[in-house]
Amino acid sequence: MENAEVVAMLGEIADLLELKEESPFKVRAYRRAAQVVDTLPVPVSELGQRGELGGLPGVGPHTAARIAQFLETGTCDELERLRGQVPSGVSELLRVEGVGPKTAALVWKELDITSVDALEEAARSGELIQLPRMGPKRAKAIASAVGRYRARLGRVPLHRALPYAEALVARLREIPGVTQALAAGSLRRRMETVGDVDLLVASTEPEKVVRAFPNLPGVASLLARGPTRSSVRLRTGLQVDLRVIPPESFGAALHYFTGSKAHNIALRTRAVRRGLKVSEYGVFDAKGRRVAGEREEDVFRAVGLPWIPPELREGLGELEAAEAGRLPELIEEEDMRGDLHVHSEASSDASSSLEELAAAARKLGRRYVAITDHSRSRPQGLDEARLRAHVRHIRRVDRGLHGRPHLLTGLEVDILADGALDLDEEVLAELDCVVASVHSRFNMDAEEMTERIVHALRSGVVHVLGHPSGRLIGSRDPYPFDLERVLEVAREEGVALEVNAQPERLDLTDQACRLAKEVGVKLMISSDAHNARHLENLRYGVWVARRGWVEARDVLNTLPLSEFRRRLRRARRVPGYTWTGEEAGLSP
Ligand code: DGT
Ligand code: CA
Ligand code: CA
Ligand code: ZN
Repeated sequence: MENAEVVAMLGEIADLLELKEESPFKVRAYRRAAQVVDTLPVPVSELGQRGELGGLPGVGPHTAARIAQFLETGTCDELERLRGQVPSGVSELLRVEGVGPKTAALVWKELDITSVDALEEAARSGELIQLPRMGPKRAKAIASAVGRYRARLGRVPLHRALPYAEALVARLREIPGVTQALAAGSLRRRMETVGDVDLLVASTEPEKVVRAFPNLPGVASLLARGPTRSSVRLRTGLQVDLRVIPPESFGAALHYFTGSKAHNIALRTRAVRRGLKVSEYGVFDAKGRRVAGEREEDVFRAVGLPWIPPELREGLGELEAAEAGRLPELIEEEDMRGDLHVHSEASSDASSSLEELAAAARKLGRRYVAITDHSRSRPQGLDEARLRAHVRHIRRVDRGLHGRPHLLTGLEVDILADGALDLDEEVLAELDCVVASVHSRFNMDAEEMTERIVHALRSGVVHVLGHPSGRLIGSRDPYPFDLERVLEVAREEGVALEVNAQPERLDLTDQACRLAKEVGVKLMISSDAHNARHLENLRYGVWVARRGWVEARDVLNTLPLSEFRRRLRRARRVPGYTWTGEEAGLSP
């Protein structure tokens, strides 16, 4: 254990105490101890072993005990206690240049800002300057510091990179002599975040492409340039690598630069066993003759395999499955018939009317949409009376739509701290689709949280567990809970798990989807749209599911409406009716 780790631990405790606006005296004590350890000429662990921590100048007995526990276990109770009380998104604010604990505590308390994204939004919208000691200049500085923080952080959520990648690809295709242009790398594999964007172009005139690239819209600076490649940084901070490939090698390069590295290594090893060499230039036999290279599927064929979808290329058994002819027939966006988690303006954090949502859903080809606004525990959430009125409204609008699309009644009901649902079960039982979600008290321990969720799943009126882990990519960790136990109960109760397609949620994750499928729990992929435009986000959920090896038949909202309704009705336990998994077709 390095002294620096102890220093970081003490500093974090001080930060967290300051964020909570606890005694400045305590904060100072931790800062001083951190400074002492930082300037110590010997490893602090040696002092710990000799029981001499208490003898350090300026380190009191409490702090010495924390250091001792940290040296022994890698953490300490006080740190964990504080971490449980401050959202990780708030601590993250401190990593933005110019935002100290005082500012972070202020924006957290006054504006309820708990993520870097929300801070940026508040800086841009002018909300921030309403705070004391916060002028327009300072707000602007914070907004640009957020940009630098993101660039430094490295990874960007997929949805922040994809539109830029797609726009650049479209422009590259317009350059004379370019026959193909595609994005490869983690973006093509649809990972939830990407480190950088890798673009590939097929052309026999690389200099033309390399010269045009830095002048494309959105590019801020040129990082590197060679005869056939170039790297730039976009104004958003995102790095983009470009490679120009001769057409006869394009398929091999596409395969190579799509990765993942683990997949590439596995494929290359397989090729070697067959006396072949795979590189980004092509597949070559023992005599050095090119046997494949122009098309990606030929690369796979050369090593005796069918083409493997990029989302599966993580070195997690895809080669074995391909070899055995057992690749999944992955779900596609076109398979999605319904969207079962959609907020209308009846939710305080959402903005579209039922008519606007219906129109947007129709354009996207959805056949049915469940309107699932928040229940009473959320700010201005629906109580029983307002829910009943809202249901009548949904039915009235639905009648006018003549099935294009069908509007279903529903609710996103809070799972309260004790696992009870936020509204009476008899009321919920009248709705077409009930999404149950955790929105509060994230800091329970895993056992309590698991029980809380299990209790809700046992209610007999829930159809789907909404955003099951509660995580927000890059700003809120998942709450701890026992996923396998939740899956087991979901299976027994015939409850589906949601793949929440909000790009900052993507919850379940890809690997959790794969686990759900393996144990026979059905999924529902839903947009959790808070305005009509968000309905498009369903595709992000489909990609996550694809990365989890999910097929259309694993996802309930690929079913035609009549079958979907039947499935939901059967999954619901009503008095005097015993539900069995077999009946609902949920057994493997
Ligand atoms: P990222 O950018 O961190 O989100 O992840 P990738 O997968 O896009 O990685 P990147 O951009 O470093 O490289 C793109 C692809 O190039 C990667 O997926 C596989 C291939 N590649 C890069 N370096 C190596 C390597 O050392 N060995 C092998 N076999 N492949 C590599
Ligand atoms: Ca990349
Ligand atoms: Ca790269
Ligand atoms: Zn929710």
